[in-house]
Amino acid sequence: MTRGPRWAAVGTAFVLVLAMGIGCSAPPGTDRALDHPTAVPTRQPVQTSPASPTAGPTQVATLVPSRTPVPTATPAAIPTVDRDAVSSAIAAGRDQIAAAGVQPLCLRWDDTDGDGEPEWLGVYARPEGPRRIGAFVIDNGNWHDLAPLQQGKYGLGEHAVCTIGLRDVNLDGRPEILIWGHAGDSIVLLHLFGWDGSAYVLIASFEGNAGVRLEERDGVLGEEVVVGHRAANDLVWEVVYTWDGATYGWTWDRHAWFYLGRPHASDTSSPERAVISFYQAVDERDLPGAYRLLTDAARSAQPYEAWAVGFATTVGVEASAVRETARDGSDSAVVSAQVLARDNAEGRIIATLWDVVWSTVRTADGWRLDSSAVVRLSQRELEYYR
Ligand SMILES: [Ca+2]
Ligand SMILES: [Ca+2]
Ligand SMILES: [Ca+2]
Repeated sequence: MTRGPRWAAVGTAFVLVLAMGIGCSAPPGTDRALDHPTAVPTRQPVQTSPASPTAGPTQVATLVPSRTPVPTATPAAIPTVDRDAVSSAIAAGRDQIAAAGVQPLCLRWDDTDGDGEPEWLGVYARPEGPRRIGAFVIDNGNWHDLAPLQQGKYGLGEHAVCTIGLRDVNLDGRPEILIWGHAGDSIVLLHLFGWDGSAYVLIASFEGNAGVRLEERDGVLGEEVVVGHRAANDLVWEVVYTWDGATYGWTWDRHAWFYLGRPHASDTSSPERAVISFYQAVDERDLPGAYRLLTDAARSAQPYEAWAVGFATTVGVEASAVRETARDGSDSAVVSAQVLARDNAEGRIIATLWDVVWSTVRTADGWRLDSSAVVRLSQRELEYYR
């Protein structure tokens, strides 16, 4: 919102400078007028010199029509695709692919190395060996294999499907090639390749049996990679990887539901699961459901209405590193976690990281949360959040 007015102000200033420039560069013989700015009307006689381009605005207006006959408006030829070049590139690519003996599942004609010229990017089902897909780039007749890690169990993927992308994922100014793969029943793979000046190198690879996706998660421009792993019952354990300038590092983990269908059953079969379920409920604004996971003692100490006020501005929470750290007998346990809470503070999204320690108690209905001790670790605004 601030950019609009600011740019508008710059534009106005520019116009003013131009106007002042015209007024100051008065023609010879008008020094007197400059000495007496209030005498500007006396400049009128200068109009007797119609050739002067620095005269008053009325003369500028007269100059403009005189320019119209100049055939500068002749439409310039719009740059068009060089059909011959494209045809020969297609033919050359086709020959190259045929010579390699592969049947592409898909092909993309795009600039994969950032040099402004397009290359062929393709994915194919490898004709021999175990069922695998392969990927390549053909640049000026040169074939580049996009090779996964040798020790990878599934390579780029088992199934003959093609999902590719090309964009600057890590915002380092160079494009990445994204190759998505699938294996087994639900395994998803993502490989990122980039041109390093002499070869296409594997920048990072990810594998999860409950999805791999890109998500703007930390409020800093540049998407993170979120890898999902099946956890017990209906939960997915998600690990968030963030680009640090050189590689993708593990920066966070959290839980999510595996199924979208609702309602979700809160798993309170262990102290850890009760805490996870509590924050899952808060995250989806099921505050009554979260409140029900507190012990009777905790609830009697704070009525629902008073308790819920504490979440009035909460737009989401994520619990990470949920661990049972102590067990007292069989009916009480201590669970620690790091909780990231996002709050809407008058339109700004503020993320606060808390270190939380819960005392939990086993009841006839499962584990319940009794009391907590919290320490605020950090707080910052998420400029890019959705
Ligand atoms: Ca290129
Ligand atoms: Ca990049
Ligand atoms: Ca980000």
